Amino acid sequence: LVNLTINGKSVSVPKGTTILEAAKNINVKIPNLCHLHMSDINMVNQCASCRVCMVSAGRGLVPACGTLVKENMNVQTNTKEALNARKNVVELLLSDHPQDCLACEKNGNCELQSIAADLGIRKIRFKGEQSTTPTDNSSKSIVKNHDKCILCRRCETMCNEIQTVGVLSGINRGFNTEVGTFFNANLSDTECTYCGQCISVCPTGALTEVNNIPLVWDALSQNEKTVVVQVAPAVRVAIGEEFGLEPGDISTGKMVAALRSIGFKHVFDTNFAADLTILEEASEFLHRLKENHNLPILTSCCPAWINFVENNYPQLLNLPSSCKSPQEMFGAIAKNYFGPNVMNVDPKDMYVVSVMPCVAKKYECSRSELGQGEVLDVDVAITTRELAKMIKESGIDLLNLEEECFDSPLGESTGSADIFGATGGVLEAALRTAYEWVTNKELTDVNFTQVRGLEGIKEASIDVDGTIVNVCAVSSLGNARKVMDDVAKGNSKYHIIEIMACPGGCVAGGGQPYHHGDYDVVKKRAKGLYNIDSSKKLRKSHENPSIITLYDTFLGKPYGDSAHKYLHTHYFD
Ligand code: HC0
Ligand code: SF4
Repeated sequence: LVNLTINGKSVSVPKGTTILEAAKNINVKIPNLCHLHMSDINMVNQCASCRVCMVSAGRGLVPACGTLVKENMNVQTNTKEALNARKNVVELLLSDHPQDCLACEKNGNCELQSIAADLGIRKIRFKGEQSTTPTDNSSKSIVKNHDKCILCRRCETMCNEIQTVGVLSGINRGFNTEVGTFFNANLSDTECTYCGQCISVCPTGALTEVNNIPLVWDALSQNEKTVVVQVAPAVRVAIGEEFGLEPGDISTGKMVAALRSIGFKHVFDTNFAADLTILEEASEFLHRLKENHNLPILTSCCPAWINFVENNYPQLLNLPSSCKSPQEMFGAIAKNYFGPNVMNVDPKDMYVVSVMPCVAKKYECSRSELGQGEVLDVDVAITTRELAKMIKESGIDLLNLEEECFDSPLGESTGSADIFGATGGVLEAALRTAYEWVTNKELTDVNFTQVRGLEGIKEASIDVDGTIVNVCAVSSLGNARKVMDDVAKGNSKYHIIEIMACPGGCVAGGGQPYHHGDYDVVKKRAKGLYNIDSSKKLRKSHENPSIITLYDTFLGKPYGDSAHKYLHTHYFD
């Protein structure tokens, strides 16, 4: 151990610890900006580029995040020199930063803004040159605005080390340095998966989602359109954070009331389609298992993962399930069943809005194969954050709304659907149904706890009436790459693999309220989903009465002809 003092307090920490970490151990907070350590997902961004964490140690000032502790070191975090250095550094960061905070997408959530506020900066003395790099609006999902980049490199670490996509890296030199793409291509011309994890860690407004709020208001104002909305599982345990609730608090009823008050004609649940996905996916799995063909089956509901597999494993596109994602299945059923058969509305006069924890869902709903001819299944996707903005914009007092229920019939769901939003949840839901279908016995304990939790690769062997089924749940694209490399080499023992691009699953999606690097937030959201599941009477997708009716009256058999027409898709290399 190394012994030192920080602000006069003694602390002993292992060799190799930084001053910043040692200070954290004794609850001394040192302001910092570029540094980001998320131990739950093994991400450390330690480039020491911003110099906000300057402290006095020994003979001078050092950056706390990049300086290792030494025996007998005397660290003072709040000397006049350290405070001045910090202020100077932030003023320099602001000198070439567009000072349009009031109109910034990140207003209220920006870490640069809050550090400037904490340091009491009232005047920016330096006027620096401004960047002229144009904003990249090329994709359906992500806006990259270099003007607001402070070169902290968090996005780069996320994209390269955690996701192993490798789209972002430092290019050019000096003032012209930027976090760019290969040949500075537009994001839409790269292999970006639109996972949005770079947005989740960006401290400023340099990376944000494409704002689709105006499209939704526009649709709501058109009388000739029947505008319906669906809400993804992970949204209900996170949206409350934007209104002061704790992560994981369940806001389903108030959120439904808010959506009605915003003006949606029907407020439905993506959960309904998650149950539907399980019936299709479990059927497809049992079919493949019987024929011992195209195994392992890979889940296909995460659109960033689908982009990743299409780009990186074109030789394995026979493995992802052909099931559309729940967002898309919902749209297909809303437009082709609910519209014409229940409401007497033509599919082209329906407008389906999705509220998703994800920015890749914006891209997914624009894929031309996900629809019937010209009529796409889903018209537009907004994120959890965007819905919160719409609620605030409308002056709705979310916390004081009376709770309301989803509309019927596309609003009913079982506990299996709720857990889709956490890594391992889709797999667990599929196992509940597949087990009962194969064995014809009741599954008395529906909790497959082996596949729960934040671990990036979780596996289990399940005894299904004498047949051992090896399953695996993966989150983050870096972990997906590890597992898929084995599959590609023929070394995988698994029969089913669930893959979600965001570390932790949709609860940590790129469109969720910012967690600012605190993964306890993500754990609480997941816990909220498991609480909803365990409080429901029906916890297996095949028991959902509205799904049973949907097959009886419209779809016929799971994995049958109509199901293929509306609920299945194909992939592109
Ligand atoms: Fe997910 Fe989904 S669970 S991907 O994580 O499958 O976004 O929440 O909506 O579609 O249901 C996201 C979350 C969904 C879909 C569902 C799946
Ligand atoms: Fe990389 Fe994902 Fe960001 Fe694309 S969205 S640049 S893949 S982190």
